[in-house]
Amino acid sequence: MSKIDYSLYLVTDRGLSCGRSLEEIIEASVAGGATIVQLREKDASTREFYRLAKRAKNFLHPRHIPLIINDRIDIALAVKADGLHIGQSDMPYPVARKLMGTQAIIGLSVESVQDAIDADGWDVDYLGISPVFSTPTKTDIHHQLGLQGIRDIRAISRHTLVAIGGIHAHNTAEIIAAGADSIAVVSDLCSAPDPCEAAQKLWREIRRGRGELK
Ligand code: TZP
Ligand code: MG
Repeated sequence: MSKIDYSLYLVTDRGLSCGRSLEEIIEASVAGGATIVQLREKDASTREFYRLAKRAKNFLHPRHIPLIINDRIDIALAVKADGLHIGQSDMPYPVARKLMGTQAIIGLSVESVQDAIDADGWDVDYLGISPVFSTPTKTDIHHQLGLQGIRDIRAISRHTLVAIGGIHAHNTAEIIAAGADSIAVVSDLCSAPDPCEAAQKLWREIRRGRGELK
C-alpha cells in the first residue's frame, strides 16, 4: 500500500453506535472523509470479529482505505488486514512485526514520554498517543496527556503521531497544532447522529490545525 493517510482515523465500537451496524458507521464516516479504519470490538467473539473484519475489508479494500485490527493478530492475519494496532500490554512489537510481516502497518499505543522513547528504536508505522483527554469510551487509563503531553512526545519522537482520547471537533485544531499528525476518534463518529457530517466537521478542524484554513 502506498503512503498511508492517517489524518482522520475511525476506531469502531458497536456498543457506541446507537444500534447501527458497523458497516453503516464505516460507510458514513468514509463518505465524510475518514482515511483509515480500525476495528476495535472488545466484546465480539472470535467468529463474530472475523465476520465483521471480512465485511469491513470487502468494503474498504476497493476504496483503498486501510483496515487495521485492534490487538487480535489472529484476526488481522486471517482476513489479511492492512495492519494491526497494539497497546502496551498486547503482543510485544518485535513479535507482532515478525508475525505480520514487513509490509503490514503496525501502530503502537503510548501513554507517556517514556513509552515513546522506548518505541524510538522500533520501525512502528505510527504511535497512538493516548489518551489526550479523559474519555468515557476507555476508562482504564489514569493519566491524560493533555496538549503539553503531545508537545512533549512530539519533541522526542520521530514517529507519526496519531492522537486519541476525548477528541471532538472543538479540540481537534489545538491537538494538531500541538504536534499530532492526525486524530483518531471513537464516539465522535460512532455515536454521531450523522457520522458523515461529523467526519466533515473534524476534517475542517484538522485543516485549521494544520494552518490550511482560517
Ligand atoms: N485508546 C485510548 S483513548 C481510547 C482508546 C481506544 C478511546 C477514545 O474514544 P473517544 O470516544 O474517541 O474518546
Ligand atoms: Mg490493546
